[in-house]
Amino acid sequence: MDFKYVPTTCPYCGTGCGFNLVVVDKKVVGVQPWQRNPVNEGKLCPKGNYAHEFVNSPDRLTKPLIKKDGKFVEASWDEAYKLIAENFKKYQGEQSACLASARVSNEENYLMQKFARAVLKTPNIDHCARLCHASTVVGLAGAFGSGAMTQSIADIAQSKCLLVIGTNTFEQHPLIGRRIMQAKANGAKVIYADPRLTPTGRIADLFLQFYSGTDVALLNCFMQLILKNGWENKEFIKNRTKDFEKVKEVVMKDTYSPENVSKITGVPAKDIITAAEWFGKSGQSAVLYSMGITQHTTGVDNVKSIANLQMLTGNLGRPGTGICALRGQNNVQGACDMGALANVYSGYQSVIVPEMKKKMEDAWGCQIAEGKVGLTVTKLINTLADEPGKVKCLYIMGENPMLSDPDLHHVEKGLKNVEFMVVQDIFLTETAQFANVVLPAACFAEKDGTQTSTERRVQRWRKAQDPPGEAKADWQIFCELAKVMGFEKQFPYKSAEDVFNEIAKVTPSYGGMSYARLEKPEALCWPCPTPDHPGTPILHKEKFTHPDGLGIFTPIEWKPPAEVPDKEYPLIMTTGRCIWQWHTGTMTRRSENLEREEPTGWVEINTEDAKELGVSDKEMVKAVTRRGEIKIGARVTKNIKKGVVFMPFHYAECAANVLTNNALDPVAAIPEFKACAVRIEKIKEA
Ligand SMILES: Nc1nc2c(c(=O)[nH]1)N[C@H]1C(S)=C(S)[C@@H](COP(=O)(O)OP(=O)(O)OC[C@H]3O[C@@H](n4cnc5c(=O)[nH]c(N)nc54)[C@H](O)[C@@H]3O)O[C@H]1N2
Ligand SMILES: Nc1nc2c(c(=O)[nH]1)N[C@H]1C(S)=C(S)[C@@H](COP(=O)(O)OP(=O)(O)OC[C@H]3O[C@@H](n4cnc5c(=O)[nH]c(N)nc54)[C@H](O)[C@@H]3O)O[C@H]1N2
Ligand code: SF4
Ligand SMILES: [Mo]
Repeated sequence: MDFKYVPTTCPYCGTGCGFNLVVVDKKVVGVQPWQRNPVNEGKLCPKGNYAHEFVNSPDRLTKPLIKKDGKFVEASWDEAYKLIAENFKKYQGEQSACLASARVSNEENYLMQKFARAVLKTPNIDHCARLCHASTVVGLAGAFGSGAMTQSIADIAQSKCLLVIGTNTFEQHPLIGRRIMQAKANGAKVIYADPRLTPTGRIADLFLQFYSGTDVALLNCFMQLILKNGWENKEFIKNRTKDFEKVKEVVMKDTYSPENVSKITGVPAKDIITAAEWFGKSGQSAVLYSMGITQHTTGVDNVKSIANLQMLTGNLGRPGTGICALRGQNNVQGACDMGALANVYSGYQSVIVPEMKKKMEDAWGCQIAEGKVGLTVTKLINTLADEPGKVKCLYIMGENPMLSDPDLHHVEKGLKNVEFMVVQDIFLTETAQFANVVLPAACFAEKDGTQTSTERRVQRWRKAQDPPGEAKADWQIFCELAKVMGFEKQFPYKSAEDVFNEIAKVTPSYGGMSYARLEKPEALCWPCPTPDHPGTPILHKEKFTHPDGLGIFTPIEWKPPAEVPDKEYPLIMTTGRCIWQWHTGTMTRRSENLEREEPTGWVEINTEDAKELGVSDKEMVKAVTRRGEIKIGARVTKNIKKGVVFMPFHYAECAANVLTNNALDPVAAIPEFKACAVRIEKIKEA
């Protein structure tokens, strides 16, 4: 029997836990702890524990598929490449668009944006970060000059007060949740702000249960109370920031008094006062947040308010402080770093700056797409649906918008308007059904590469088995396709490591990294500009990233969500996740031990609302919004605020995104997944 352990990084969430894949007779059969990994120290959540289960699923794609007369037929790679190349050549520049993937490696995202810009000559390249932390990237970059999480994960344990807002950390980033427990064990106070009492909320010392979409009001009120009591950090404000007076003027308004904000948010004034005191006085307070903050038409406002709070209290750049914007997908940080975004090349080098474009052209040895901002995921879907003919050709790697984007009827309309579409995935997804060609990709266990976690830690994937059938690594597919299209010189790589070496050359924050340096279990956190640089676990220690080194305060007024409840749609609907499932379920629903736990969707309804509706627990109900309707089982619970309902979006059979609103944040273009107006109806018996 041939037996080995292959250390690698978890392919699910942005925590970036390490584990060993157990390989028996050249097949991955299990997961075992990797004690020396400093992120999780051998511990794993259920998804990590069962991360091997989807790998050898009989549903894996094993051969390229070409659609003929409405049906997929198996094809050879040569046939598939030839057909793709012929079609791609028909479309000029902006007529094509690419979606990269937060699920695949840095190397593969780097190659897809290079393929888009250098081969297809299109500026239209983006990925699901747009649906996730686009508001963080814009909001934190505006405040500090850098859009990333400011601290390290381990650091959270040193905090004296944690504001956990809009993140269900115990279910969505369980091994970061562990650090919250450690902080609590060290005596920290934990404040939890969410419309639902989640498992994370249960360990909090104070639970602020508020209406979805009222975060800015709450944060402004905290700031008012901190200023009134003199708990602000005057020295930090004076030496390290600018425009404080503008924020002071707004937050001191009567609108943001505890009494008024209590009316807006539904939180008792005395609890807001307690929270502000704990947070303002601890001297070492950190904020943890995720989608409850970002997925709003006011996503950027929400993020900037958090930045305001942390500058006001001077809680930045020291251990146990900071802003932990918990990045979601395993490599969403990396996909952004690699320039799989409509506005930047790798390392956030702006496409509209001519010197940056020139730098890439010189590095790649060819002319590239016009230096303008391309279409974002959300704008791309709108363009496809509402301006048919503008974008005709679509190349999607490792994304499933036909379940994960808002307003699915609208997405479907858009995808149907595409003339030629390629989907590269490990499974035949809802989105792949619309493709002309489907390419079978290797998954994380079958390839080398790197991914970058929420704490900017760049870690290795190591190949543990061969891909099934004829599936190939995404990076390899790009090299072969580029060759067929006449760009062999630009894509000469023999290994993922070759690609990484090019990334390090053109991306300043990765400049000092190499596979050899990433071998040790702790790997490296960027920025790491030179080969002798130790990496940077904490950002903004002495100064911020803006040219003058100062942080910028931005005054923010509270605005309600784009759609608010009315007579016809009287409840607020918010959406999210559960611990067992991952997004559109392609991987977790093929994992027996995960799927068994939550095999279908549900809608959480407050006990009193359910009583008024005459709905009982487990009863099938109809959920209706202005976009569509679905049938779904009710979960009647006291854990959700009255007036709010919650639905996970994992399940195709009762897809929450049939209902969601695709209203966008005006700057970050993130959709409002976390608040729309809904009506719950009893299903009349036939
Ligand atoms: N098991 C599992 N883990 C995951 C994922 C998964 O699919 N499954 N996905 C990963 C990804 S990509 C991401 S981005 C993260 C997301 O991680 P989280 O953001 O933690 O997850 P969500 O469930 O989307 O939303 C978090 C919380 O926001 C609350 N909320 C709703 N509306 C509001 C609001 O208006 N304000 C505030 N403050 N809170 C609100 C919800 O009740 C919910 O408890 O998780 C990552 N981890
Ligand atoms: N209602 C609602 N909708 C939401 C959200 C919400 O909170 N509420 N959250 C949003 C957020 S934060 C996110 S991040 C998005 C996620 O949206 P998506 O990224 O569309 O969701 P996933 O299911 O993770 O899709 C990833 C795809 O990658 C494939 N894949 C996995 N590994 C590989 C690989 O190595 N190679 C290739 N080629 N493919 C691979 C998987 O099979 C899957 O089809 O959903 C968004 N949608
Ligand atoms: S916390 Fe995230 S990275 Fe760690 S094992 Fe769970 S899913 Fe994987
Ligand atoms: Mo996400």
